[in-house]
Amino acid sequence: MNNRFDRGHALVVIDVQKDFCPGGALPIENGDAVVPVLNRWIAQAVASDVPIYVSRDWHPVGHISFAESGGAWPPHCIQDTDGARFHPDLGLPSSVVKVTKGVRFDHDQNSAFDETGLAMKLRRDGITTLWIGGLAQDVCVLATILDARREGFDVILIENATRPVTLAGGEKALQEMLDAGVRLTA
Ligand code: VGL
Ligand code: ZN
Repeated sequence: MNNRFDRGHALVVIDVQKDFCPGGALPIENGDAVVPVLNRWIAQAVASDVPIYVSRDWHPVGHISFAESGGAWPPHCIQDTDGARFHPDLGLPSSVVKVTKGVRFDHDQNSAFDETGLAMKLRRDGITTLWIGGLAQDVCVLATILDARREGFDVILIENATRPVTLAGGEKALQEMLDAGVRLTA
């Protein structure tokens, strides 16, 4: 599918943060490869007057998802640390809407829709269709996309703008997305 931004469309960028890129606390192989791809989509969105929503994983110290607290992950994206910053080369215009998640003490929020109010915000902004990329394909991108479909949004995954934690996880995630009615673009 070609890039056909239209009225009611939005670009959604998930968790492109330093800790998820090589050298970070929870590095995803070639995680930083999504940056130049997304920068082209961001530039197109700006040129087409398509709004951009950007999520960030933003954990308190000792978060429930960290191994030290019985969770699955090494500490990462701790609030106000360097690793929690967006990748420095990500070309975000000042007009982006930021969605902060992973802040809750009682559960992790892999999905950008999980108790963030994002679905309401998108509806208020007149959005029906989401073009989505970011990190990681088999964790937060997957959870966000499945919630987006449950919330009734049309979803297009930008395939070369995402990378998985594991290859097998990425393939499984892609199948789950397709089963949920997600469309794909290069
Ligand atoms: C993520 C693992 C832990 C993600 C967040 O953004 O995909 N993965 N926290
Ligand atoms: Zn996290």
